[in-house]
Amino acid sequence: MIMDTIAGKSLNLIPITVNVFSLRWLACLLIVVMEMVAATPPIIDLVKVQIQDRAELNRLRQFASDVDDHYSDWQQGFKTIYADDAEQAMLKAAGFNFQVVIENLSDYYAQRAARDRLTRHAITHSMGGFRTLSEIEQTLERLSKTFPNIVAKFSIGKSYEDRDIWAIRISDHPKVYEPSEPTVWFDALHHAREAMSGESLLLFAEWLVNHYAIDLTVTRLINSRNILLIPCVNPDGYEYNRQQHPNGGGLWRKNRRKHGNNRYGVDLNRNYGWEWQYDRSEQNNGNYQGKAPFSEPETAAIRDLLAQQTPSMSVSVHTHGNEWMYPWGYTALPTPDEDIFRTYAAKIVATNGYTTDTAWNLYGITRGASDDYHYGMHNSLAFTVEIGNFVDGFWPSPTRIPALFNTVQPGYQKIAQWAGAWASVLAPFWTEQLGNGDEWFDAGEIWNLSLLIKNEGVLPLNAEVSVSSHTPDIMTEDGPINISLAPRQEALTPSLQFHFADMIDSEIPYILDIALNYDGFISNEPLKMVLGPSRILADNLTTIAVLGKVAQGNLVRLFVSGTAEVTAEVFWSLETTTAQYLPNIEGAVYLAGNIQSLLKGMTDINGELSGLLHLPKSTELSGKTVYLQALLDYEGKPFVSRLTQVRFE
Ligand code: 0X9
Ligand code: ZN
Repeated sequence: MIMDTIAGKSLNLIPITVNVFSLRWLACLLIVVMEMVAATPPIIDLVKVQIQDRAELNRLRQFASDVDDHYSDWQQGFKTIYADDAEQAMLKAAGFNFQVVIENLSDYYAQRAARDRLTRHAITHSMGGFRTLSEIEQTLERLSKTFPNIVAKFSIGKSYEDRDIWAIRISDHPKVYEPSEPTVWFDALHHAREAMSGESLLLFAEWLVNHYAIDLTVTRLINSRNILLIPCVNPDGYEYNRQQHPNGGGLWRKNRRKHGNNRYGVDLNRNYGWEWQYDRSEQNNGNYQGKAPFSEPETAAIRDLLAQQTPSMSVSVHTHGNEWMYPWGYTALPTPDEDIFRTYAAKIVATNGYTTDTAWNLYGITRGASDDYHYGMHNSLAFTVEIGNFVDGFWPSPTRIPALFNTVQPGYQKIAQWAGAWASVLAPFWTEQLGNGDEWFDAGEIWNLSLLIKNEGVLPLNAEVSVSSHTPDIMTEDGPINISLAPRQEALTPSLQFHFADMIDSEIPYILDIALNYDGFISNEPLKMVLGPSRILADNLTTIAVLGKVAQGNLVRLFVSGTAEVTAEVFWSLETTTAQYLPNIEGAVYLAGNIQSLLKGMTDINGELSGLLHLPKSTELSGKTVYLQALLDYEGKPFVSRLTQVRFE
């Protein structure tokens, strides 16, 4: 069909004069033939070309249209390119030494995917394990239908071929942009062949919504941020790859702008209007920047959305290279925010081992990339991520999808946290007010507690902090206290005074509950302390605490602290007069009332285990006392903790 229309158009151009073999006629015939050839995709190999120096690299760029831009590899004496036979012939004629490393790279990817999709642990969507464009759209649609209270889908504009560029907003009022809440931006698939980039955002979206109202951090994030995800910036290129290679492996990079002369596409990550310049790149080059900044509808749509819903932080996802980079890409000069970028990026690469640096240092010059525009124009702290290694390539094995997602998930989450105010408790500082003067907490003493709190985020933090105890043996009447911290500032809070009862047990861990109230949401963290001289948690000492306000319908965290790496199960019962036996536990009377299991698992190497609980909505619970007790399997012997009492409000 494509051939028919092309042939039809060209035939119209045939001059009607009798002068049949005119040059014009020949030229037209040539175009028809060329376009017929173009209808079947060229077979592209992965080729390594020997490179001596920068001059030779520059010369290579004149012959090779698709040079893998990873900056460092040429210094090891070679450069990776993606080239068909015709281009390889030209390289040979030009005197380059090269080696075909993978023949027919698209087929190689598709076959690897087909083979690996059958194995366990593979996420298996239809295009070599990845979602097609229509499957991406279906996923966004499903998320917005299943979670209408926190997900809304909308189109940010149309592509060159008139496809919608879909976005979702994950937030507490997702249908509207809430300017009072910071925006964090994620986009992917500027480059059509970088399949894992879009997939990582869909997995992130799924992870977020599945943890809403279950995980306190995620709940805070969704309630207090506009989380914007655009998983496919380049729908035309992505769909083109599917049409050419339905089982994955397509190698098309740019959008599908038609230049004529069988030339297509603009590199969307060279088309942004920050320090954009003509660099004489050809229309058929993989990095062609377009004829003007924002000449492409895709980048123009992003520009317009960015101006309306400006993020404080953003991530543009690509593959591959295991890199987490930041501006500038257009100049070797550092940005004025180099320290901030580097500090944030260092925290992320500590979780995944990626390389971090400026885009310039990793790739050499790239003008018109999205991160330079986000940062240059809007001051957003913008990162570009390259997921996966060289073996993963553009279409990683489906068995690698979960692991690759795990390399970026912590970073995405941290960026979402840092995009607004974000409080974290770095350390507690205790000072004795009244006591025997030794360094231990003892029964009957009074101590002051001050918390070192850091605002990790890019916006000012105004929080109310309170610390409560679930045992009457440790009491405070102080708080809540208010703290204000500038972005990235840390400070000690004013102190809170704690009284330890005269009869309080020593050498067992106690858990205090730090509540952080800001952005209209309260989250809780445990603060562990031990009375008495031991300071080291003895193996058989276990404490359970409920963090958060124990009231019906609330989300609280149950926390066990004590013995390392033992299986632990926490039971609870309501106040009652009749004693009962715990099921499956021989002979021992444990709790009174209706015993139920709350939390099961293995404590970690710090002896900790925690889980989130939804307290039931039942008025019967108000004013009642709940008893909690942990049962531990300690080297085969059952061990029971002391009872912890918690009162329902
Ligand atoms: O060339 C690109 O656009 C990115 N690499 S990729 O292999 N995914 O094509 C790197 C861009 C580096 N420049 C900036 N981030 N500014
Ligand atoms: Zn890319």
